[in-house]
Amino acid sequence: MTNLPSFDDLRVISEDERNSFKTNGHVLVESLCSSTELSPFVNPLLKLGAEISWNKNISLEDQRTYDRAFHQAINLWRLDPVAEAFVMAKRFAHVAAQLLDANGVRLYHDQLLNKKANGGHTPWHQDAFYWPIAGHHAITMWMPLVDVTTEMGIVEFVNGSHQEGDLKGGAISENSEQKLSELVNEGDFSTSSYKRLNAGDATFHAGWTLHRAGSNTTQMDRPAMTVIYIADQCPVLNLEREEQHLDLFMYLPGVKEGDLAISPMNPLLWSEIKQ
Ligand SMILES: O=C(O)CCC(=O)C(=O)O
Repeated sequence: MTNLPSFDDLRVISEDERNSFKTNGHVLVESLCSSTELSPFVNPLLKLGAEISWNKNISLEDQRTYDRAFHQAINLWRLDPVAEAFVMAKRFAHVAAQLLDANGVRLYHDQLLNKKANGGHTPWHQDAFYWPIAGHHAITMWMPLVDVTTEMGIVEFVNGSHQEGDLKGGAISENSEQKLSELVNEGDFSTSSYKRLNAGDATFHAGWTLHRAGSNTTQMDRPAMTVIYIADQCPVLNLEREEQHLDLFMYLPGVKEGDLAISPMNPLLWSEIKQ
């Protein structure tokens, strides 16, 4: 393995960043890693993502909105040491812990979301709809692996929506897009979007934060790596939805409702004690 940056040094978030996350349910952490640091990870992540993405070969007529939104590869860290080094990064995990106000964070899962050239929009949705974990115990980091512009599809957030709980949009689909866009357009919500992000910038959003991404109208792919962190020692909820059962089975194997959300698939990535 080539010499990779360790990401062992920590980044203390500013009061503004902390407050933005508390108030809005999302925050942009600029230059969480530099393009030089990120560079050795990019090709291995893209290569592995292209190999294992489960929806890359769906024919045009069978593609749903979900498949047009991105090619999705999950848990790259288990398959490749370079991906593992990226996902295990203490610097990223520590930011997640500070924003969650947690003494430690574990991995829930990683994913590479590659919105392909001319790819479709990512419908409005809330991640916690899928999770067997309370929305305030989990947080998603979204980091573009290349410099991106609005035209390529950058995540966009509804400010304060993390306080609203389940807005009943359901699973990511045209249905969630329709229901939730009506809510956003008719309600008192304001949204935050970015014209441009650099590779290595990262947004973090809470479990119930309502978000979407526009379509990719360019000829370039828009790969983004996401890592979902959960507060150490948080419990698994009593499950209400089929999607939560599936997530529990996939990402917390052997763990049951009411148990602590800990399995061999959920390594401790940062903790005050482990330092
Ligand atoms: O990358 C995208 O298009 C969507 C990202 C997203 O929904 C997420 O990371 O939760």
